[in-house]
Amino acid sequence: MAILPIIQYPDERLHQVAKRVEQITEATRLLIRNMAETMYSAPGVGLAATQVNVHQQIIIADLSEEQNQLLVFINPMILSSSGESELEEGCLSVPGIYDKIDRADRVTVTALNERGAPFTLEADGLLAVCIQHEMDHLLGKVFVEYLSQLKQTRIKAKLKKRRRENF
Ligand code: K1U
Ligand code: ZN
Repeated sequence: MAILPIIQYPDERLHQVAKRVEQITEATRLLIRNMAETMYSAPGVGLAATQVNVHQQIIIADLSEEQNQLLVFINPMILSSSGESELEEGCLSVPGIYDKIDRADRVTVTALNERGAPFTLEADGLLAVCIQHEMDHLLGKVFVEYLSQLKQTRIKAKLKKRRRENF
């Protein structure tokens, strides 16, 4: 397995729209294993293929303490959503930046698992927010883009300064 490099905001590749996965192969399963290792080592609770520069509709999530309840969603679609949530979000592509985002509190999502079997999941709370956050990545949207222009400008400046100081 391998830890994959995570694209850092504001890289343009984060704005690429992911394509549907037409065939789930061994290469797809290897990518998913590598995405999981990358997410666990970060550590994070979710990851979209977009963030590792693979523009296919694949997301993963694991909210368990023990990192042993991996959820894999291939070609995910939200069938319904309800309620309101305003949870603080973070993103492995925007390290050290956290902010509250308005989202649905409950979603019903349908997808394929890594063996190609369709399933439907009802999620609420942090898992529902995480699924919406990861599905946004597949559409080329990063959570900070929900914030005001002023906040986005400040975040870009902060990240630029931090990168200048680290290199
Ligand atoms: O970069 C990502 O898309 C992953 C992101 C998922 C997420 C977290 C919170 C709300 C919405 C989406 C993260 O995992 S950020 C890191 C994080 O939240 C975390 C890290 C370690 C333990 C617990 C949480
Ligand atoms: Zn993210």
